[in-house]
Amino acid sequence: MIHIETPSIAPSLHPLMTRLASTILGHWQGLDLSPYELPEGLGYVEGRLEGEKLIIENRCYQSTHFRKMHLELAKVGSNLDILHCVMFPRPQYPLPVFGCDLVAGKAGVSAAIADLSPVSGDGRLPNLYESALRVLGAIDFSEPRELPGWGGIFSSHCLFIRPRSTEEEDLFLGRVDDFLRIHCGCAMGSEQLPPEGEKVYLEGQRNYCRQQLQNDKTRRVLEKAFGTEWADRYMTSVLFDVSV
Ligand code: 18B
Repeated sequence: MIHIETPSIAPSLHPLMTRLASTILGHWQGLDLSPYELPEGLGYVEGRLEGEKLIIENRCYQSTHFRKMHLELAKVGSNLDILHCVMFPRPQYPLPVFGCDLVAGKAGVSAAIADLSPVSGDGRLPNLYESALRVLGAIDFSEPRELPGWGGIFSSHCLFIRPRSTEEEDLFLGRVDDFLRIHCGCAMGSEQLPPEGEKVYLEGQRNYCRQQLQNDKTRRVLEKAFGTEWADRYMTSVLFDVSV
């Protein structure tokens, strides 16, 4: 059994990120993990962004049901903290993609995003997920944010907010915890698809990655610190790697 080590930069991030990282890794610790090797030299990276040091620390695993489970923590000087997480299922299983992004600046968390995104071709989540999510009910956050044009990949359960208080941070964290509990539970009971089905889910993951690669806000941060070529390689090989 693999014991996941707490990322070393976790304690220095915004408290919501420290807690969210611990929640995510706690759920992963309950799965049958094996290591997932990231491309050479990309596990821990240091660069410079506008004179500030940029540190990226990655944790990456696979399991029976997940092709790649990736948690990334990044810190740009004392200005910008980022938590990025994606769980890509193996396309043999009819499972959605869990994704989460948290961005915090000096003024606090500006963006908190989490979703279980369908990659089933018809835009629908499996019935088991729908019924479990329906029970949770909607949460009224005071500052919902509008998804960008490429955001059509997200489900109707997607959270995209700016939390305005520690109560709202707790609600967000609680809901991500719910998503992960549902996701890991449903995944463990999931049965393999026949080959035609697998093709559909693989294409769904390709589409998910193609859309995420259009996020210019992510690209800009990486380009400024590491240059255009490096940013492109990182985005297509580490963050969203189902080649298009
Ligand atoms: N992302 N995010 O992961 N992104 O990776 N992120 C931002 O307050 C990084 C994912 C998503 O409004 C912002 O506006 C960097 C996943 C959406 O146009 C910054 C990395 C999801 C938006 C970054 C990173 C996801 C967004 C602007 C690599 C969802 C809003 C913050 C470590 C599952 C886009 C702000 C928009 C925003 C940066 C979503 C700075 C560098 C998995 C929808």
